[in-house]
Amino acid sequence: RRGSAFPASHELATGPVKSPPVTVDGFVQEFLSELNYGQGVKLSQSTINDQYLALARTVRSYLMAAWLETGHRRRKNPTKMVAYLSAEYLLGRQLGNALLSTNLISIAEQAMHECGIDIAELRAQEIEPGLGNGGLGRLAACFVDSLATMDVPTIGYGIRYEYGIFRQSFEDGRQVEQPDPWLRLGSPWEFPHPERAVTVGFGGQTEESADEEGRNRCRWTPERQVRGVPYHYMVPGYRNGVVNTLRLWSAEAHEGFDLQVFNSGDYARATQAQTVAENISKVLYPDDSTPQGKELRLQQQYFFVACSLHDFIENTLPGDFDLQNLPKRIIFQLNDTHPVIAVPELMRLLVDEKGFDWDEAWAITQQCFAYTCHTLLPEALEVWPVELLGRLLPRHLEIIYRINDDFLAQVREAFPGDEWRVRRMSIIAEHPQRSVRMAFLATVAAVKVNGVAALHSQLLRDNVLPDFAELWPEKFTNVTNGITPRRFVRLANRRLSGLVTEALGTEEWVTDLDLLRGLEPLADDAAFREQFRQVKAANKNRLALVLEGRDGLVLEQDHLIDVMVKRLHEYKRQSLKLLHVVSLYEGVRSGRLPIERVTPRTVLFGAKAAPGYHLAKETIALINHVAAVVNEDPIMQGRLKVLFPANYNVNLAEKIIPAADLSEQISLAGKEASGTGNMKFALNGALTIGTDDGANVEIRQLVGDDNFFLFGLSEPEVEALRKEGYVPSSYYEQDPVLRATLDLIGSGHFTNGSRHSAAAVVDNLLHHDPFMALADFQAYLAAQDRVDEAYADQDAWSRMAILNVARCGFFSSDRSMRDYLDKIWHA
Ligand code: NBG
Repeated sequence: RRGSAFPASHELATGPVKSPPVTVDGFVQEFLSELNYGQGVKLSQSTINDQYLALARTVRSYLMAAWLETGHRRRKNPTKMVAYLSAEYLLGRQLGNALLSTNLISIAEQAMHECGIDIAELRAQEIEPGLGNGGLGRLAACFVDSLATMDVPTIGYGIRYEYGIFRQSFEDGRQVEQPDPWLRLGSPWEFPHPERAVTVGFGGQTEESADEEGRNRCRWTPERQVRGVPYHYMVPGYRNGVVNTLRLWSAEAHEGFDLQVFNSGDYARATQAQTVAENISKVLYPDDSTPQGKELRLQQQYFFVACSLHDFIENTLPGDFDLQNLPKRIIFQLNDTHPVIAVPELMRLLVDEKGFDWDEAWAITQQCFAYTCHTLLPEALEVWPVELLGRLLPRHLEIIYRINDDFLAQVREAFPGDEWRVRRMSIIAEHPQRSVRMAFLATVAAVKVNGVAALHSQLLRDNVLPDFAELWPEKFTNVTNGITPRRFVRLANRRLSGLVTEALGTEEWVTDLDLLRGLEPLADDAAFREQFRQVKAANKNRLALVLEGRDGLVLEQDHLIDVMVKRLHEYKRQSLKLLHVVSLYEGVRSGRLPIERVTPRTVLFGAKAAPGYHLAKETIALINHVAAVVNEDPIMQGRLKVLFPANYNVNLAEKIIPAADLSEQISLAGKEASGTGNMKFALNGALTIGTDDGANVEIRQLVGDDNFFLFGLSEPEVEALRKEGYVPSSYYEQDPVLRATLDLIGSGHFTNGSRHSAAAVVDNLLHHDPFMALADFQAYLAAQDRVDEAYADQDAWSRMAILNVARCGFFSSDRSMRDYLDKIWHA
């Protein structure tokens, strides 16, 4: 029963009013009530997990009223919504963010104190949902945070992986992966809705038959079906009474298990279908930016977009909705190519199930999607073999062929006689095997195509999709990425936040980051600089405690903290950072560099490598081997340390970034689409040493050349060098420092005399070096010398750091969302 059948007076409970401000005592009572009647334990018998769950549920209940209210308001006054389709959401821990958005941090702290509980211990109990790999997934999490804070009607759709990104540990310095059972102790932040389950088909055949009106209709009879169960997560806006929804899909067997077979004793076969179905949302693919041509991955992609489209059309829109008007009510934002199979799925729904003519359906579909590309690496643009796609989704393949036929006719009309162009632009590639180019399909269907930083969007137009940009120049646009100031400043850096609020006389900057500009004059205020340094020192102290407790590592708090945290990838050039470290060590050993000239420095790495990425894993091992030797060698007098805590994740990022002095953003120019770590560091008062790549370009423009350590080849220079013929060994031959550095690694000095284990990295640099680390080595070392010089004058350094904070308000994801709204969504 729904709606008017119920008495209006009983719409909402009148019990304790679930909106702050509350009293500490009131909060204590609610907490105890959750503990006693929710968990079924008395305080004295409760475990930390009981306490964590009770606290989470107490805080959650304050968001519940806002969630109900937001849903109600949106249904009453339906407007165009944003559906963010993303295979990844790297959310980070929820409790802190929920406390922040409800303004309950200090009340909860006091309440726990009264109960004799250390709230920090409860926070530490939470396992973060690691449902993403890196920048792309974390970006999605920042975006939904901003959309809630800006009260934009949004649904985030994705996959509820049972196991998130793998847990990394080191054995003899080498990466070992373990599964991430993040749900093992229960998650208080999710709400399953099995009654809203959706059925998704795979495989089978298609056939044509005439409908009642005699028109030819296609019928797809799938071979097997899977149930998608939605789990809802709250996405709270910052203290604005708005809570949006993240709807993540979990796969289940359509028909349980086979009881007859089970009773006959063949348990494995009885549950086989169940296992196959559940595998779809079992685990996140641990690849960062290189797709794996894996059947299961395509299943995951289709599974979640089919569930999401069905959910939106059948459950979110009113029953009598005229789908002709669909574009007025929704824009599906495609986060990279992972959800692009949604395009033929919408066509299938409209044509096969809703009876639209092809042309009508295409006109609708073409207004409902927008596509964001997040890469420049050609190998990262997904393609699916026609054989695979046709076997798994036969009807979708037919639809893609027809979309392609119509599209290529359009190309022929625009460029008569240019068959080369037609071949280049076809959604179907013929070599090395017939396959579907998902980026092309997305571009053909989308209202807009955007890159994620100014340089990236330009390269996307010029190099990745030039034919499309020529055909439809107005389709292409840029939206520079951003990060949420709630999690990455206000929550992660309470001390800096306090200082900023005090200085500006307002906390409005949390939702209006441009206000940070007001800090600029304070860069020249000696007292403020001193306070700023104290904040950094306290953050280093906190990080030291975290690293000691978590990894048994000792952080030298008076060192320059030099940080490179991001996925391990050749193009990001962790190996270049390592060459810098070894060059310092080698310099001291060989007497070239007097030890007093080495700035006391700790180089902090954090990085996971895709499990199948051999070179990346060798690089991790080498970093650990170098760390072991350099950290212990008395010749360095403790002036150079290398720390590599395992299992870098969002939670650790929140501790590392506020403690950093120097941010390493050293990818080869033209390879990093944007980067978002770079923004987080700058906003937390670290200076950047970086190449002219991705969003570094915009950071430098905003903070000014004097407050940024730029080095290295520019993108056009990279291209010119490649054309000319890049010979990495020539740098080795010409630069004695580089030679000594590589020779020391190659000699087996760090690898127990074994030349073998360092060889993978060294040989690759000397003989291939596709990302030109050796070409940038000298410039990088020179830039590090400038860093040392600048750091020697602490006052000047603080000034630069404050200006970084003051001038980076542009990188709020609130601004990114405004750009999407203005340029793309018009929601
Ligand atoms: C990544 C890019 C980053 C970028 C994030 C978010 C993929 C495919 N791309 O440079 O490598 O910051 O996306 O846009 O993960």
